Amino acid sequence: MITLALSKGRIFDETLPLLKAAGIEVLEDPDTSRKLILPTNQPGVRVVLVRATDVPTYVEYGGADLGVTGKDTLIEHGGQGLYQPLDLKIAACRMSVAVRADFDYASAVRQGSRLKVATKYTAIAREFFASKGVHVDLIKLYGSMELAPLTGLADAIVDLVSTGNTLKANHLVEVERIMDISSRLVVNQAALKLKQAGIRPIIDAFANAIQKEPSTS
Ligand code: PRT
Ligand code: MG
Repeated sequence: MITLALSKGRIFDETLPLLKAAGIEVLEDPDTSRKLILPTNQPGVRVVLVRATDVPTYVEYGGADLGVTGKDTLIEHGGQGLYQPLDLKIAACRMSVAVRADFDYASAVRQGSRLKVATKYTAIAREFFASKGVHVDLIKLYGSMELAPLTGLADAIVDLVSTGNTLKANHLVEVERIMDISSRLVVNQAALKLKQAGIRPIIDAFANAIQKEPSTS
């Protein structure tokens, strides 16, 4: 049996076409089913639904053989023990720094003030500000980061941005782009060896189905 870990929502939705290219169809809709283990049309392949942040952990310890996870989540997890063969180019967004529209970020950074930064992504934020030589106090949050600068909890947030609508709705502005983010295929290294025959064709089919970069030439 090959077990694929996915999270509900954009990762599940955007992985479906890749699975289809591998001849795999999930037989139940996670939005209506309460099941956490979903069968597929292939008797030897099943999907398990886990929290997005738990996908790397499931794959690391062999609770799943492979999974799809955002680069953000992968960096925060550390990626230890995971084979990462493919950037799937799905669930694309960016990791950015945002502040209240009336906060003078450039001056705060220039004057070497200690910046209070709220984020779910402490590893990425710590590394980013350290590389700029900016002193930060990191405040770990698990959601609704946008609220932190509005309530005085923090001067800035580090969060994912895709359309920018959430920032706009909360009167925040993006002041720096830290990195582009997309989702990766991660594979348990022992499973890759032991279940080669089942896993390789899935990796190859995904590789062929990945959206090709628009040509620049
Ligand atoms: O939502 P839940 O708490 O269950 O878990 P999660 O947020 O970890 O999972 P999910 O499904 O929301 O995100 C899974 C992965 O999708 C992330 O790890 C990213 O790699 C990727 N992704 C792509 C995004 C976004 N785009 C995105 N826009 N994840 C989150 N967002 C959020 C962002 O945090 C912000 O609150 O959407 C809001 C901004 O969106 P815009 O369009 O208003 O800019
Ligand atoms: Mg979310």
